[in-house]
Amino acid sequence: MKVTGFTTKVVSVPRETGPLGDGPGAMASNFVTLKLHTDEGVDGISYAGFTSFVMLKALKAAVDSLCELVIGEDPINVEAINHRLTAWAGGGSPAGLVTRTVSAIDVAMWDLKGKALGEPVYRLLGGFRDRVPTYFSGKLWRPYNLEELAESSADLVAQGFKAMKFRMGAEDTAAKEIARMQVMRESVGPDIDIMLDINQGWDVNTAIAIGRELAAYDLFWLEDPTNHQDYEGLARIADALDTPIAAGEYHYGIMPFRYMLEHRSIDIVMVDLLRAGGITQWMKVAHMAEAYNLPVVSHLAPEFLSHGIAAIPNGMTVELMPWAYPLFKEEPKVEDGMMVLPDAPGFGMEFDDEALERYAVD
Ligand code: SMN
Ligand code: MG
Repeated sequence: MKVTGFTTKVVSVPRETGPLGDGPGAMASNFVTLKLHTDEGVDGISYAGFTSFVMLKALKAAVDSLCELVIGEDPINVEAINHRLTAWAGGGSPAGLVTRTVSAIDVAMWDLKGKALGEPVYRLLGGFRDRVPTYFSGKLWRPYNLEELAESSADLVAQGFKAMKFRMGAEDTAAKEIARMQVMRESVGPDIDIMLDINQGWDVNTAIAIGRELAAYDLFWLEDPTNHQDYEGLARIADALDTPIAAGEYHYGIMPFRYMLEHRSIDIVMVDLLRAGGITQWMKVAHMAEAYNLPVVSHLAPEFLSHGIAAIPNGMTVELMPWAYPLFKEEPKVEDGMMVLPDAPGFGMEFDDEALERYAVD
């Protein structure tokens, strides 16, 4: 199989609200969708994205430029392609747009590799199991007031979710932060797993002080309590608290994970597909975590990352973030709180071309 061409589109999918403030485009999820065409008539699909609206055009230009370089390539050689693209994009990579671009191409190549070999990607990557726990992550944002938190979380339980993530880190007193936690636990009851994301909002001492009070509410994990590059600070938090500390979504490439693991900064390794460098690099971090006796969890992009989590023995749970779902013909299937991996070759996902047109902004 050889890549013969590509199609990219800039799309902006409306959503209710976001976790990270109200900058331009904050009420939409922005992606550059990618289709790699081949001489066998099948396409490999993926997206770059989860970046800010203002960077979208630059991201598309980067994807277009690097895609030119993979015409004629055989997707079976995805490791070589990933390596070469990163080098050609310039010294100092991986970082920012370069990694997001290489990641998107890598994911589309894995889709093609699966289609060339007639196998779902999770089986090519390891095939550990064919259904994986998932937790809902597309609601329960910081702007929700206490009533909205209670209503929305109870609604998710009624829909059958057994685990969900909410956010804190924006209140001006510890008491107001704890009140949010209390409402969440009371609303979902004792049997639901609750993940809590701070998105780097606290300093180390605040994280330890509030973290100690949170122990009473039985959190499944506490995510990104402080700056992602403060390896020692995270280690202090992880040491002081019994609640497992999850982090990793902000890191580009694979090297930062080495330092996080060596410093014992975290208990749960969260790996972002688009920042790690695609499936090829994501898997390396997952295996590195296994050697440190640590579980791995996905970040965003459940359409693709469910395959990574299903492939490995230390895959813990898939983040169900539905922001890109409107771009696809079908959503990943969830049964009884588990995400069910598709049998179809590749990632088993298809873009809905009408939706791509509808959300196109270029
Ligand atoms: C998050 C990050 C980026 C976009 C949406 C949500 C959040 C998460 O940190 O872990 O889901
Ligand atoms: Mg997060």
